[in-house]
Amino acid sequence: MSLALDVLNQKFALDNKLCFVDFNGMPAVRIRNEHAEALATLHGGQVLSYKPHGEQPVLWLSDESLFEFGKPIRGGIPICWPWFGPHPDNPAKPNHGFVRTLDWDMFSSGETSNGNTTVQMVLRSTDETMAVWPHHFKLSLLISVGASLRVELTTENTSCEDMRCTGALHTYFSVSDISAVSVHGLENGTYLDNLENLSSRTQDGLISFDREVDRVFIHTEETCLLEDAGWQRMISVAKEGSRSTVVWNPWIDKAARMKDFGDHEYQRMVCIETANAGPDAITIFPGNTWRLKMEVKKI
Ligand code: TA6
Repeated sequence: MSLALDVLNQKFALDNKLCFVDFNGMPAVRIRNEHAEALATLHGGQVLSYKPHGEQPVLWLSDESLFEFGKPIRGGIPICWPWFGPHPDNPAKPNHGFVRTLDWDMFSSGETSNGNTTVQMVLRSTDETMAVWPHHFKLSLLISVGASLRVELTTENTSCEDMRCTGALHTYFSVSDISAVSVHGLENGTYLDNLENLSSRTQDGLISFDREVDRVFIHTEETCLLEDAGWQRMISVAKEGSRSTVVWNPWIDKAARMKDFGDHEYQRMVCIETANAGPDAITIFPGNTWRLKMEVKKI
């Protein structure tokens, strides 16, 4: 259970750069430094917003999002772990794993030499998680807010057996209008089309959007560029420890089916997800760790 706001502030607040606030009934860490402002909840260990000063928001958060303990928050950077998408064997288990609906604990806050403000959160296996997924683990999440946004998810296998998992930093980007957007970096890449029973396809040119797109690009370590002609900006999405990149926009029909997603909000967002999915599942040996890293920056 996360600590009360006053205790969190006593232990981790940093002058006028980092403090804990109530955000829709949830404890959230708010960061404001010389570079940018950001918000993240202990619920799910989820970055909700990141906005460099003088710029448009980089991340998108649904106006219809639920802020209920035990339910995922729609937007920002949900952490999908220890499986991406439906559970491989049991569809009754939650989509995208279970850590995005659990309360994470604060571990530390700090500042880097180049003026970034950092937060570390942790989540450890419990009897409840063991009942859903029978492996002992420790997750550590580092969020570094500055001229770029860096998010690093470290998985430690604290069990005595091999740990095989998939996962993603399921990043929702804010855009001027989906019709003005294209994604660079995945040209000629192989993807599994989630709209065609994960059939294997090859990406022809840049990714643009005039319908639902749900593509799991595999065996790629490429940096992607999100080009937004409406806001005249290019956002780079660099990664380490990730062999898959997922690109998603729900478009009209799927957006209308999601109660935590406004019917017209598909026009203002796109997901570029730093992942290990499908054939890019990873195996972590006992006592070892795996780092999934993403850095987002306006270039
Ligand atoms: O990343 C794309 C995707 O797998 C889509 O298929 C869609 O389901 C999306 O994730 C959101 O999933 P969620 O469980 O958060 O509604």
